[in-house]
Amino acid sequence: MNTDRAAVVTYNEPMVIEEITSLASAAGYHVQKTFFIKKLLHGRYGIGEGKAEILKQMKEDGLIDSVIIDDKINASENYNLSNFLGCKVIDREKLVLEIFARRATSPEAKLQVKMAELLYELPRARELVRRKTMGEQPGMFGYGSYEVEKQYRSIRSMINLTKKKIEKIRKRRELFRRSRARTSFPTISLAGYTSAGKTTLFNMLTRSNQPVSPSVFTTLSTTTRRASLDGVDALLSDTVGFISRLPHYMIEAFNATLEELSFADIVLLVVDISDDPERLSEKYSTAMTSLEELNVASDKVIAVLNKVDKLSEEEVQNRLKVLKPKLIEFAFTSAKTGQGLEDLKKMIRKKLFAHEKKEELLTSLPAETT
Ligand SMILES: Nc1nc2c(ncn2[C@@H]2O[C@H](COP(=O)(O)OP(=O)(O)O)[C@@H](O)[C@H]2O)c(=O)[nH]1
Ligand SMILES: [Mg+2]
Repeated sequence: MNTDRAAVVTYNEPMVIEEITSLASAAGYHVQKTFFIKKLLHGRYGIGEGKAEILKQMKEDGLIDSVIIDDKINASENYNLSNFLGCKVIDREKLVLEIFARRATSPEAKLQVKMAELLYELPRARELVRRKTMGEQPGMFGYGSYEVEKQYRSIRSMINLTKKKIEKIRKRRELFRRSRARTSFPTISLAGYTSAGKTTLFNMLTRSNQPVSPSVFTTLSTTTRRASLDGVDALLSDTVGFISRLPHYMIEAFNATLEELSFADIVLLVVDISDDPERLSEKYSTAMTSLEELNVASDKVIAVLNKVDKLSEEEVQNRLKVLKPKLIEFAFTSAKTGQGLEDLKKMIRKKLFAHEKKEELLTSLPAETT
């Protein structure tokens, strides 16, 4: 079934809307319409019956195939709404899991995503069992007691099995990491929060370059293309990026899908500079901390202050004042207009060259001094 045309139900705040729209498109959905709610209405559908009726009409008119709820709804609400509308309904966590699943290609990342999916399903299965044993009307959720029990137990045993597989694969990881470090091209990865402009920048920097054949670099876990940057050939990777409000049980999956950042020669931390200064500063710090946790040395990072086209010169300077104490190396860009991209390429080239020199120096040192 085609599920890519979606209606989104979210909160009426520009940053929130932009984020969920970017997340939805990262998962492959085309957002047809956005509805706003003030809060969830827990009970039958998680959203009001009026909204549910409108969505049902859209579905019947053939305008949408899926509904994305930008919050956490429970298993029975999800089931009821999906049943009422006659289409797929997913919440924000499920949407993020779908993005991870699309991006994870290394065996470990795939297992970690599988684990996160199971951990998402477990409490939901438990909830259905509880409702059944509380004697809710037969026919509700469409399953019998026996089936929900069985489903719950099967998720639990899958969790144990996946855990074992992950432990096994981890032991092989060191080996894998060493082989990755040997590619002949320098590698550059894009990091940053959802909707900062990573994919737009990726497309601008790799325009007219062919995708890298997956058979050549079988362990690549994200969209990677070759790019010529100021005369230097490099492999550029777009990544899932940072996602705000990530639930704890997804952290391992998130780290696994972003693991390649740790073997990149350069990480471009893309920042939406049009965020309000306070939020900007906070997001920047959180992003730098996350990079540190992913073993990315700060001297490999260039902060790409993107979307300058949205601000006046004065606004740019104000934001720079806020960020300056934390910035190591940075460039202003507009991935939309192309402004600043040539300077960014030059900066990347210089950094790659400096990086190379440092490596040479280290490997040429006499053994006793190291
Ligand atoms: N005005 C402006 N919009 C941008 C710029 N870069 C990206 N965008 C827009 O910001 C939104 C999110 O961009 P996207 O590349 O999907 O962000 P990602 O989630 O980081 O990959 C899209 O609507 C882009 O068109 C920019 O430099 N200027
Ligand atoms: Mg993107």
